[in-house]
Amino acid sequence: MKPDLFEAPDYYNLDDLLTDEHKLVRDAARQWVKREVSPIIEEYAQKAEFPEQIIKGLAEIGAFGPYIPVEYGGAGLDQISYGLIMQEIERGDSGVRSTASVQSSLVMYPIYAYGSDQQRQKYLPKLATGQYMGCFGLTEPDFGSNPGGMVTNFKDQGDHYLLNGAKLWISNSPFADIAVVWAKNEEGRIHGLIVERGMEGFSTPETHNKWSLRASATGELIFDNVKIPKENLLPGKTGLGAPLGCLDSARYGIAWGAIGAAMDCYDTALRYAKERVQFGKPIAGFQLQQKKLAEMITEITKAQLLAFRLGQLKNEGKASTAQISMAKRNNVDMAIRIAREARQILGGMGITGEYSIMRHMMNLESVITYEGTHDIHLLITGADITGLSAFK
Ligand code: TGC
Ligand code: FAD
Repeated sequence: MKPDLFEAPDYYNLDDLLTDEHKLVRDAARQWVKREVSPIIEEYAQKAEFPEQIIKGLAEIGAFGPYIPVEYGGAGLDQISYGLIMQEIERGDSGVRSTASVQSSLVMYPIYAYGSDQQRQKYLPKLATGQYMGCFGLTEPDFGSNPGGMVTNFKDQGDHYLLNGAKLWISNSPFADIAVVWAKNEEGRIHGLIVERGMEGFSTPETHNKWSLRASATGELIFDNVKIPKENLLPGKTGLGAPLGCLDSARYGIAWGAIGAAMDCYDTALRYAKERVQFGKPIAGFQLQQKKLAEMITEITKAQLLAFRLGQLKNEGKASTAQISMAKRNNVDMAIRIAREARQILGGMGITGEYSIMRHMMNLESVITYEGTHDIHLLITGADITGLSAFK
């Protein structure tokens, strides 16, 4: 793979809106990605393996629980810093960002927001340092876009719960130490449970043959009469709104992360177009290539402004689910389109692992599907603006 020469586009001087802390956090993540992710990621994606050696570094740049308070081991940063960290990590690879998103927003967040103080003390500091890795089990084989239909269930056995069922497409599952699992009780009410590796009847087989997110480990969660101690039930919130609340946080991070993937594709394509000579001049001088590049930087700039404003709303506690949904949908769609166009600018070289573009493009096929598909997010906006739900 080529050396990482990335230079971040900032066409509308967004840096002027960032605080010194934002820039410090962002630049530390950027340097870390250049040093630790870029040199190895192509090899790990090719061999379909998660590079476990980067876990410690992810923790050190604050990628595990950026906005979780310091008293629980988090970095205590604001939402814009969280977004910037996700942007920089996904600039390296969406699969690495997935690991950080899941750990922060889908494992640490529910334990912080819905957990008992004992659960917070027990798990959060270890999750923040990467000593424990976590995963989030919502999707099932027959319930993806419609998680409310889930059949995974638990029964009260007096001194413990008995958990049965299966979850599919779970990021981090093959190596996770704990899983935050959503299951129905005997009354059909959804609760969150913390399941620990080693509990009898709990297994996490890996899902192979992915053409996307190859440097991220994905797997199943199988529960065959797993005895769950009662203190592992998250007491703070029940119902489908509990897992959906976690998705708000993760989707927000993805809205920023996708910008990182798009910036990398644009930067690579711009550099290549200025260097590659055909018909006696750099291809960047041809009008059709300039149109592609001009549209790319325009769309990146619009996505940056959307994410920044959403970050302000998040900081004020005012960002709605529908606003977050729109940013996730728009920014991932923007990134995947840019990846496809950028790939073409590189001609044949664009399909090789010498450059990051094809890997980003393939990764983004997962990102546009998980955390709610593109179409589900259109329907969330549709329901919000019409007051009529297409799901009912
Ligand atoms: P609906 O009737 O709309 O809502 C059910 C209840 O939940 C409440 N609610 C929320 N509460 C808190 N936060 C939110 N964001 C909420 N959204 C909804 C709602 O008020 C209601 O409460 P109540 O008291 O009235 O019961 O539910 P629905 O069944 O119609 O479904 C809505 C739909 C389709 C939008 C939703 O289920 C959905 O978003 N589906 C997509 C599924 C999804 O995104 N799955 C993601 C799995 S995790 C993942 O992909 C991780 S990948 C991570 C990585 O690797 O980076
Ligand atoms: P389906 O729900 O079967 O949808 C198939 C198609 O039908 C889609 O195009 C969808 O948009 C469309 N569709 C569905 N309903 C409607 C409707 N009402 N109107 C119009 N169109 C509709 N889940 C987790 O819980 N934890 C994880 O860590 C996790 N990680 C993942 C990692 C990867 C790599 C992938 C690919 C997925 C992951 N997921 C995870 C699951 C992901 O959230 C689901 O794949 C996603 O929600 C879609 O569900 P599905 O794949 O079952 O598709």
